Amino acid sequence: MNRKKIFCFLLTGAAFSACATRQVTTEEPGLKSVLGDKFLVGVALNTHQSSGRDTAAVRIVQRHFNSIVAENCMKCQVIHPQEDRYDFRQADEFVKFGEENGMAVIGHCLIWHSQLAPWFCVDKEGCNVSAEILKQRMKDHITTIVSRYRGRIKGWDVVNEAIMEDGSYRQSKFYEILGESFISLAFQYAQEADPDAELYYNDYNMHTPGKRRTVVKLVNDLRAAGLRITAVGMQGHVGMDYPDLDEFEQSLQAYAATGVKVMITEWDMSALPMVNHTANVSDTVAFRKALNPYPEALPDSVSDRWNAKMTAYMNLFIKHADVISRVTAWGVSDGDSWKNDFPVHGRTDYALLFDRNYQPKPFVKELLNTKSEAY
Ligand code: 9MR
Repeated sequence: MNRKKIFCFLLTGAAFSACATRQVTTEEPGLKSVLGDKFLVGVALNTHQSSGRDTAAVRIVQRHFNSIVAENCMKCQVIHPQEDRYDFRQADEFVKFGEENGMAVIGHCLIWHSQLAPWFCVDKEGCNVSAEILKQRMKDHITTIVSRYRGRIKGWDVVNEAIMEDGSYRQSKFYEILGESFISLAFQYAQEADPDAELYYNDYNMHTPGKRRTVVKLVNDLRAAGLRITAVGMQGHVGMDYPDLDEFEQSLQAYAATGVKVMITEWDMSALPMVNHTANVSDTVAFRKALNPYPEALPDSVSDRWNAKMTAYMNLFIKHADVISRVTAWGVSDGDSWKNDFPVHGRTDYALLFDRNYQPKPFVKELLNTKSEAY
């Protein structure tokens, strides 16, 4: 089967059932051999996986993915819990895992309002520190972490989630104290610490026109100021009916038109009723039984819709493979997914590429079978 035929085959996205029962054996190709000529195929690792303890997940990661990102272990709270104390244990293990497996290792994330160590933006009395002090703290934080992994980390999410859907800046402590300049400063410090690392701006709801407008302006402004930004990360925490795929594509094209690459950095799709449209971890909603309709298993009809929509996204990524440099799933298997606890704690969601038994979802099998037929 030639490339064009493979693409058409994927586009139909219909005949899942024919292949749904076929077991994938170790001789069959992984996702990275199906998609690796188009973009990096990544996955977020938790510490059970990067330490090797979750052996079933590790086997999936080794077979299917050629890039990893730290789901939590490089966040400020974990890696820099106190001003004078860094804790690199988990991050070191994560980077080593990637190196030993020959993977592109991605650092997540340097400056983010969330999971920020409590000391970072305030003094001992809890009052905001001055602009000068915050700049110095950001510089120390970024320089220490980025230089430690210089040459070993392919790219960094330098700033995460700084812009709101309406295009305004998030009222974070960083913004309160430094205004928009905290973003360019973060890119400057990261660039100085590792001149060869790729540098990214990463956010959710990147399809929204307001956010799109401001992110495009941000990229242009950074570049006009002589700073390096390699790619824009569209996180891709999506639902079956949200967002509109056309809007998602328009944003993808708008970011690419600035001249940087686009990455799908945190891809997952909830199969549950959507109660809000954010990925901001503090926007939670109380549990109700009606919000957890499939505690045992996903009904076939919902599973079919979920797989068809994931295929539609994958086809979009393949269509724009010339500008997309990485597609990363936010977790290995459904049991690992943050979506089980967000925005409603204690639900059973089905958001990832592999199910709770570590089996590939039908749309993944379809991709793998396409490759088997091609060779
Ligand atoms: O998946 C992550 C979850 O395990 C953490 O509890 C949470 C808070 O640190 O962060 C989740 O990952 C977030 C990512 O770092 C940034 N974009 C939104 C992701 C989902 O909240």
